Amino acid sequence: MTIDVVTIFPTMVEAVLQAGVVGRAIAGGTLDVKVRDLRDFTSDRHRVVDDVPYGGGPGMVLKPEPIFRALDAIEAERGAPLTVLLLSPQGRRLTQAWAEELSRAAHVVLLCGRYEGVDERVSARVTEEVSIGDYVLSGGELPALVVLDTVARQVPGVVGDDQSVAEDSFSRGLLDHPHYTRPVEVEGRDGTPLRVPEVLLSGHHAEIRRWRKREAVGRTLARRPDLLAGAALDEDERDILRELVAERDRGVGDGRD
Ligand code: 4FV
Repeated sequence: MTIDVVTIFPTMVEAVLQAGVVGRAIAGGTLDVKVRDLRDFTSDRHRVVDDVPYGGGPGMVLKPEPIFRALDAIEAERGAPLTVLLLSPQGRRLTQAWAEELSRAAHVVLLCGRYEGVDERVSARVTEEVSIGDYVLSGGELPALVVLDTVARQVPGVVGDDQSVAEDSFSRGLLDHPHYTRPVEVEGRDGTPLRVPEVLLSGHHAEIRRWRKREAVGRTLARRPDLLAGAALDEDERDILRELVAERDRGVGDGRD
């Protein structure tokens, strides 16, 4: 897979791409990522990438021609087909499942808007618009890095232990179970000892697995019940969900019991 990021702030994007598993994967050649400065595809000596909006109104709009030239250059270098993703609040909401799908594309291009957005005629060259959430950012760079990070994690070899990717929350539609590490006990604010749950110290792997499943299903039921309909639960998890729903309906744990 190759990833190209088109932006007017290349150094901002490059800085983030130095870090962590993605940075190591790029340095190690597992991931081929290039950051393209949109200004390199302008034709005037002032390297202008934006202009005033037709019809008036506040702000500026990114011009279409530099973006078209950038896509032509990337296609010439990378080959077709390009999966061109425009980051925008008007886009389809990014999900883990979609990120897994995108990780199977040959060539992904992440187009970062700025100002009020990009000229609408760019959409003729866009495969899909992507939104990371219902809020307005000052640019598409942070969303592009979010997409890049979650897609890159699906590429074999990027995350050292593929197991941890498989167990990523959302990959099966459930929230993650709690995690603990040493020390076994720490002092809370008011001096109360905060201990790691005994089951995790027991060495009983079957019990630990069951406890983690119960925690994951319980959290999902409590915090994101909307996810349960689409979650790929195994037999155990379905049993646990039935138990927890019955307990909830009996008022267990909320003082009604
Ligand atoms: C955004 C989002 C986002 C809108 C105008 C960039 C900004 C500015 N992109 N998910 N939410 N983009 O807010 O993807 O050009």
